Amino acid sequence: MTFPKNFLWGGATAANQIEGAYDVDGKGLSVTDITTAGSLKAPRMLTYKLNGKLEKTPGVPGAGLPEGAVGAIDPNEYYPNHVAIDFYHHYKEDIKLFAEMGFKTFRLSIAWTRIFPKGDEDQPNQAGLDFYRRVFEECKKYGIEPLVTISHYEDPLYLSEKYHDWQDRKMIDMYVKYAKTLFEEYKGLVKYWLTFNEINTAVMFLDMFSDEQADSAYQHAYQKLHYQFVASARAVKLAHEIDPNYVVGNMICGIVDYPLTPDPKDILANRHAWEKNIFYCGDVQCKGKYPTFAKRLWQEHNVHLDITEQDLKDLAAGKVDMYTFSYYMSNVITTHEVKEKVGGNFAAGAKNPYLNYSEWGWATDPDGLQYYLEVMYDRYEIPMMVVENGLGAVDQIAADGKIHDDYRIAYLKQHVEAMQKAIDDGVDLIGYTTWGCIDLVSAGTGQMSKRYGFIYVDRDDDGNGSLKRMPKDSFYWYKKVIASNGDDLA
Ligand code: BGP
Repeated sequence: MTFPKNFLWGGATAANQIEGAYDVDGKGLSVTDITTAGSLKAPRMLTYKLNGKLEKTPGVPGAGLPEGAVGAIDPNEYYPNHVAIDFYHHYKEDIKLFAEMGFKTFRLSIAWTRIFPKGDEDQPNQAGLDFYRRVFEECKKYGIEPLVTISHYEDPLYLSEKYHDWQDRKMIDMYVKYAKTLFEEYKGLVKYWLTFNEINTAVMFLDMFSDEQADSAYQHAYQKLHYQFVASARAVKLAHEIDPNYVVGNMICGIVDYPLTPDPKDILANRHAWEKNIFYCGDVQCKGKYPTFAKRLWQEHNVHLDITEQDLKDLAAGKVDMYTFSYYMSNVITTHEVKEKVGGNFAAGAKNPYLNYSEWGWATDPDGLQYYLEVMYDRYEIPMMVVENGLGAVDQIAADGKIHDDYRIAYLKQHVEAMQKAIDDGVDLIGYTTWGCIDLVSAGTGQMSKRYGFIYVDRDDDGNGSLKRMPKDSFYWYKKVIASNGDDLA
């Protein structure tokens, strides 16, 4: 058998994309709570008050508000995350369905604002702690190991405003206090932790919006990353002190870049894209120090960082135990003019004539997954996990009342095969959690119609629907895959 005996098959979600209940049991507002719905064409907007007036600005996950703005909810806007799929009240039913598929693990995130509503409180919110305890206990009932992301695109709004989206080192203490609370509270219930979801998108997304960003945008992104690296490293060290059994991973948005042509300039540009987008964060978190090319990246944009001697010691002492990443698509890099540009998932580049693209413009590329696994394992030699992968597609309910999502099965099958090949190549792959194992709100567009799930949820882009759950064909397919430990992919 290719897949190791205790391979962690499962699915992945994020608090703000499933829970709903955005203002109950003492929860504070997070940045996602002031993010409206968007679509493939229209961006999601952040709503805020500036000089007493309600305004909005295009937002992306992880981005902050304009100077002087105070996040606010506009009663005339629709916020899909406020109800999402109401996992907060459906978690028992949902975990039961995951168990029916045979999940060994369930990746979920904790909403920081359920635990510390503003972020700077001394004492945590007991109702928030209790909720996740109930969720973890429910998982354990079925032998499902929780895989917990500490921060998944939802900083407390209060902290984000006060510290300008991680532009103050005080954020490190806030984060470490929050992480410590979780490590102490859930000792014995949780084993696997991830510090920051897709940490590298802070720099990666800059290129998506324009080829020429102001140097100040890079200054902001690299400084934010530095504080997050230190926060992550200090959390890793603490986790090990609190429970030596804890396994803590980083989490990278894994996009494979290819050069468009054999022009050496393209090859070099491609190499540099990997360094900036992928290796920069992975190296700091896995090797405990900045890579040599960091200086060049900073110089290119006149970036000057606040880095102390103690920070460097913290980074060295807080290397992660495993490398985890999301993988959806690849991207093409070139220094030449191209007619058609494509973009999705924080990357933009030339169109790849060898690949098919989803309705949202994401390239389906299972070979890229094998490539990524082999490159990264060779670089870090620590256990790896694919913690997001899947196809966002529109599902139709057929005449027989069912959803025949053979396109999703085909996508996942190819990616499971790619993992098999990487394992055969020697990669120590320990788990696979498909993204959005149950339909959820899209992070990028705020749509419900961009569905990833094995389980359909009756809710549309405008907030209509009964929230009723229904297994799709892929549900029964994945159940077979897990039962055969990846042998039966038919
Ligand atoms: C990743 C995020 C997830 C998730 C996924 C799919 O970038 O970690 O939160 O949403 O992408 O993206 P989207 O929801 O835009 O389809």
